[in-house]
Amino acid sequence: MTTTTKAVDDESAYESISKEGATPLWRYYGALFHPEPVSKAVPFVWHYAELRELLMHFTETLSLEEAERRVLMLTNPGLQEPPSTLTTIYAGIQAILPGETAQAHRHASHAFRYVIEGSGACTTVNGERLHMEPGDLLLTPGWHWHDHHHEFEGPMIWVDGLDYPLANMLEAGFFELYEERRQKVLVADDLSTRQYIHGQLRPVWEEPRSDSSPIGNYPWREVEAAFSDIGDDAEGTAFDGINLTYTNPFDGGPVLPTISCQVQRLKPGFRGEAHRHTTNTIYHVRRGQGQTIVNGEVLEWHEHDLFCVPTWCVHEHVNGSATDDAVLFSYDDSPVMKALGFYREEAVERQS
Ligand code: 1HN
Repeated sequence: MTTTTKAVDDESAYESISKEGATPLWRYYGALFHPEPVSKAVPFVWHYAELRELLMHFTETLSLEEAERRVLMLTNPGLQEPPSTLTTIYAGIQAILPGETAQAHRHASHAFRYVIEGSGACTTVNGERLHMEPGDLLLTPGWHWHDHHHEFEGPMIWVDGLDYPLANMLEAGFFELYEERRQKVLVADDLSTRQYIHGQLRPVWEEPRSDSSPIGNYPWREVEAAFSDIGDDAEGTAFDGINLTYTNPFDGGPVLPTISCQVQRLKPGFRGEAHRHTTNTIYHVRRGQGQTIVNGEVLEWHEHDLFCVPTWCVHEHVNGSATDDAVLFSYDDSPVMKALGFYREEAVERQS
């Protein structure tokens, strides 16, 4: 207690409260407790064709020695500084050329890569080289060493998904560079995928783990096979069509502690029901074109675009084609919301 003078009126009493390092709650109630969640982030679409051209420009002018990672961060207009895609999760697009190496490092943030185009690059994760093909989902769980290397032809481009906005908000961020540009290879290529991808047949010599999935790469061919086997014989959900979630083969849970990944097929002519949930979601259009209506705003998307739906926004998906499938890959922070008791969802009237 440093104040010696006694407050004589409200104004000086407020000043004294502030000097004492306190704040009167009655002046903040409305700011702290909203009737329902309101995100600083807004619904937004990032157009791949334009971004790809800009990224390609920097493949000519910026070396990976200079850049460390050649990435365009997808920045939400409501989250400019520091740049982020949504409040808890981030998306960027990264390009690497033949002969290049994105140097090995690790961070506390959980991350993944989702391959957009190209062939012949590898991401090495904790000593395991994982080959990358379009549509593949590669995991780099927190504190796993990872570097990217391209040995084939043409540019290789992928989506980086990370929870660094959340990790930084929690002030839980750690980062470390490996002592060499490329880490040592310790096991056979793609071993974790080959061991675990056949989910009903579990290798008994491996210790179960539940923090994150042991699978390094969820290959696109498995998704194709699943959609093909299901065919048109399932209704799917009214909101998301034939929606498949990527799981940890040990416990059926999300692939990362903070991020859940999905892939959904919207049949030709699909028009989804509207709903909302306390989940921040980023979508990548794997195939097709259509619209997602978010809080009344129409987001038009085409192949390889990315778009976001901030938490608690009403949204409904429409496949824009009567003859072709639309396929959306998406990821969200639902594991966090569920683990912390914040998860809610509700169906709402269609907006269109
Ligand atoms: C990161 O480590 C990578 O490893 C890509 O390729 C994007 C964005 C923010 C922070 C770390 C990578 C990233 C990142």
